[in-house]
Amino acid sequence: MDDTEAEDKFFEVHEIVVPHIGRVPITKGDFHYLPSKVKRWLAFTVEWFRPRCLYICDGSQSEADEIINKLMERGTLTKLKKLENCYLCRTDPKDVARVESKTVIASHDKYTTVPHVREGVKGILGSWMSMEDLNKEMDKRFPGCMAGRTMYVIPFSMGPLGSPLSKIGVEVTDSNYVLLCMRMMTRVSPRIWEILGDKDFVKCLHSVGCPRPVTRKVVNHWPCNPENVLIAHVPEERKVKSYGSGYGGNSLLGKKCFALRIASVIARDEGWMAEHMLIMSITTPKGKEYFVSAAFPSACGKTNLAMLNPNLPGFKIQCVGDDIAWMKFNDKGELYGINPEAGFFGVAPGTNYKTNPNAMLTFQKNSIFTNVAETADGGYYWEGLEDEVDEHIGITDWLGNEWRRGMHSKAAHPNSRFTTPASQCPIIHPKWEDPEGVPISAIIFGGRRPTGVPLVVESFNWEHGVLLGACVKSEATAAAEHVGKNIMHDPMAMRPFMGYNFGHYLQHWLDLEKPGRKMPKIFHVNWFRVDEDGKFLWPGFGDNIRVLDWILKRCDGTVDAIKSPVGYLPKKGDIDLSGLSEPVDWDQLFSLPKHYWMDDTRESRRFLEDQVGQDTPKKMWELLAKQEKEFSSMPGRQISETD
Ligand code: O2Y
Ligand code: MN
Repeated sequence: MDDTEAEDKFFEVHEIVVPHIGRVPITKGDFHYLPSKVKRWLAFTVEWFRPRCLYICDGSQSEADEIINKLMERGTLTKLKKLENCYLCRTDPKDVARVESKTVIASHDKYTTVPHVREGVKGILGSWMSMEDLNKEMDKRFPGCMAGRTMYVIPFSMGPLGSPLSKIGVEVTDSNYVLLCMRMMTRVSPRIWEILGDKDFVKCLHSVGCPRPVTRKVVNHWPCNPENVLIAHVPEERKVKSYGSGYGGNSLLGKKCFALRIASVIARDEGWMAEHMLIMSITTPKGKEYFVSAAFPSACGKTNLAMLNPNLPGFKIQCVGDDIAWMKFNDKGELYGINPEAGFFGVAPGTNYKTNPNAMLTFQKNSIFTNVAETADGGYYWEGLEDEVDEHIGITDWLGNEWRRGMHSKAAHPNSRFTTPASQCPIIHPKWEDPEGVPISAIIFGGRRPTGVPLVVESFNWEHGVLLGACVKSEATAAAEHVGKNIMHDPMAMRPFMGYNFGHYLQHWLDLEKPGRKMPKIFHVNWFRVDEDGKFLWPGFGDNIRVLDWILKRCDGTVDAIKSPVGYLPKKGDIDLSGLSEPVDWDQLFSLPKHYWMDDTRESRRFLEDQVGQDTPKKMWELLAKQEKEFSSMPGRQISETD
């Protein structure tokens, strides 16, 4: 130990004294070492939340081991013996997904957060709460919410440590499951304190809302407070306040809350983009590499696309990120993007060695499986693994009951998840942590659209691409509390994740186009079109490389395309269909039924009128009017010939 270290040890602080509370022990870490802004905020939070003690996390493996042992002793985690350092967690069945209906954004002026909706219409692009109401609501929940529990203090970076594109947050939580997942999903390190200095950080407050002595029934050793869930954001103060749920997007506050809702506001203010997008690299057989980002609503197979196993020879895919992209134009006018996350929190059901072998290989070690089923030999099980798990093995479902194939109930919850480090992905890109990010050539939007929408279309230009993004719709998802299969608007795939007025967000996108900037091309894809019998017209998965190949050729300008009212369509033969196991019906895949599109265009206009109203940029109206006019003057019933 040198002199400075000895001095630090001498001053190491093992307790803090908080007004109205007194001494609060620090069971790990050194309070003395924290930046003063953090100290002040923590002292205030401790006074409010009244935890039994403080635990300042360092993100180390020994810390994770200690927490895992504690959670196994308590019964929250079960070791999955078949895998290396993998665990099963069963939550309270009332706490299984993001709760959109209890997610709000607070601001002084309502219309900085939500657009002017038509009178009598319920806005779906964000839910606003006044600052006064938020303070009242939080005052009902937060005081004493951590009584008898440990308050974990998690310093984290979204994006590579020290990258100019990264941002720092500190989450306090009383859930050690959250700590385990945060250290996979973000970069947790004591170096954050040094990098932070006296700069500002995003303040993330989380409590499961179950102070001790516990007065409510705790199910599955998963404390939560589902009746009183509230996930609130205060972008003006760069704060997130989340209460009552320990699950995923509600509690891992670096993800949707920070990296999308708060970051979208920071991005607007600083002139960049925080988007619900994967980033992947595609290397062609000629050895040329491109990076694309892609935005899909939840449950459209974004993780599968990000880790695609290409079905065309000679192509190589590498993954940079599967859910969130932060992108910024550099001094040369090129768009560069980073994945701010460090792990994957993917939907388990449907994932198997056919649909996503790379995800399967990623989570064979050091992973947590939440609400999946367990096999008698200590492995995982979920819907979609029927051909990969011994059919005679005993299975316990996500609720802990004995389960057999053919039973009516599901083995795993439809929103069950794997949490796994991105670094373990066999096709993770060597530059996935490059502080500069990677250059983005194309932006792809998509949705689950059973009818009418072609396999791929290219926007006429950047502005029209913004319209394509604004008109994204998709069948509803199991990731939130919606049920059924209705088609929902999910503009830019950001509907649940918008941090500010969606009309202003569209304007921000339009304003990003500036002279001297190389704007990426924008596309819309639909892997999910079906025929009259409900059968998919496109094989999807590894065959999606065929569409990506066309997109890259368009970026290079090496193929022509056909102008249609909705954008440029591929010419017949320009998408490589060689070696497909079944022929595809090109005409059906690309047809634009006139009446469908007249209705759809009107419906999109109506959506913007209802939901975004006067905040909609004028350009959107112009482009929609043009599209409507072109369809109405179309002679036949549909455009189906693209050769
Ligand atoms: O239910 C949750 O909390 C998870 S939601 C989620 C997780 C990972 C990636 N995307 C999503 C999403 O809903 O878009
Ligand atoms: Mn997502």
